[in-house]
Amino acid sequence: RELGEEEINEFFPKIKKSKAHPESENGKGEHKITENTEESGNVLSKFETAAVLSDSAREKTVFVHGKISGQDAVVILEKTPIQKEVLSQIFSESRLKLQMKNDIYSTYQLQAPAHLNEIKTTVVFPATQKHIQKYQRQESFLLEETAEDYFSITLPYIQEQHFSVQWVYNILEKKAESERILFEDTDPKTGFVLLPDFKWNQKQVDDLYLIAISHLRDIKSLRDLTSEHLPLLQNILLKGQDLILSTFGLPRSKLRVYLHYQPSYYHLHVHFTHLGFDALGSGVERAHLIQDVIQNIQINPRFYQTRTLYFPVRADDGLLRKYREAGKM
Ligand code: GTA
Repeated sequence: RELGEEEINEFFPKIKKSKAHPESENGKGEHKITENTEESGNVLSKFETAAVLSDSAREKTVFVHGKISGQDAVVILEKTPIQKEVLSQIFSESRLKLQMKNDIYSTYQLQAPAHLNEIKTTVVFPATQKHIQKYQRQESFLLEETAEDYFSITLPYIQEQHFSVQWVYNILEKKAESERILFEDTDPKTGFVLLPDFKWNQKQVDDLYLIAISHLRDIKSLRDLTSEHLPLLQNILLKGQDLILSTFGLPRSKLRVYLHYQPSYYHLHVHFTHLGFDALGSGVERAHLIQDVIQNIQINPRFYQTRTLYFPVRADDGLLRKYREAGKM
């Protein structure tokens, strides 16, 4: 259900406009970091943990399901990379507790000052059952989707079962995250908005993650793309690369620019990630490089309406059930 304004204010007190300020001129371009200056209150003080949906020691993340005032919520906690710029502060301002010492080897528990010890936190509230499923660790299966399967099984399913794209419209209409927008081309056909993905904390470019969201609202996914959309895709690629070079100092040879199939949100968007960063969802079973997409459409304008596409689905995904019912698995 939609939250009323009062409830939103209770749990998410108004966040003041973020302050964008240029950061270190390190010869790599101006690294623009947006930082919110306002304390948002502890929306999690009322969080009652129900279950850990998944966790990863390697990624240093935990996905937790719980309730806030009786309603479902998902909280994602993620330890963030250590920034090189704060190393000297970590060394000089922390408390060090010896754990063991053996010959030339020793290990310590280092307690860094609070401001150097953040945990990036994402809250989905109120969360739907679909969100809870999405973040639960699950076995995956690769689906083979012919063009016919797309129209007879996948399309009807995604028309009836999909995550809301309200957050996308909020960005396009400047109702949310407007201060985070790095670039906008307002052309209704080829225009888009480029901003940090919410998975990126914008503290270091090593794990840069931006998304470009098209102003056109009728493209659900790769399957809808035809030669008519080439100017849009080329515009996103070229202007996105230019902006990232001038703002973050990363040349296009350091970028992985791709679309997901299937996406979670059926409104055309393009992922821009640092090539050196193993972003979740950048594997070959799900990520389609935009340069390949452009070439495929140039060769065959109806490439994505006619080809068989492969993608992973999770064990509890309703789409997998539909494919099984149709005898396709
Ligand atoms: N700026 O409100 C938003 C917002 N939302 C709701 C989603 N995104 C947003 N960005 C902004 N503001 O990259 C971003 C997502 C994603 C893109 C949608 O939009 O971060 P997609 O449609 O192809 O869907 O892309 P995708 O990639 O499956 O979605 P998502 O959420 O990234 O999930 C993939 C996996 O990443 C999850 O199963 C989970 O394991 C992991 N993950 C998701 N969120 C986080 C997180 N906050 N921290 C760590 N891991 C996460």
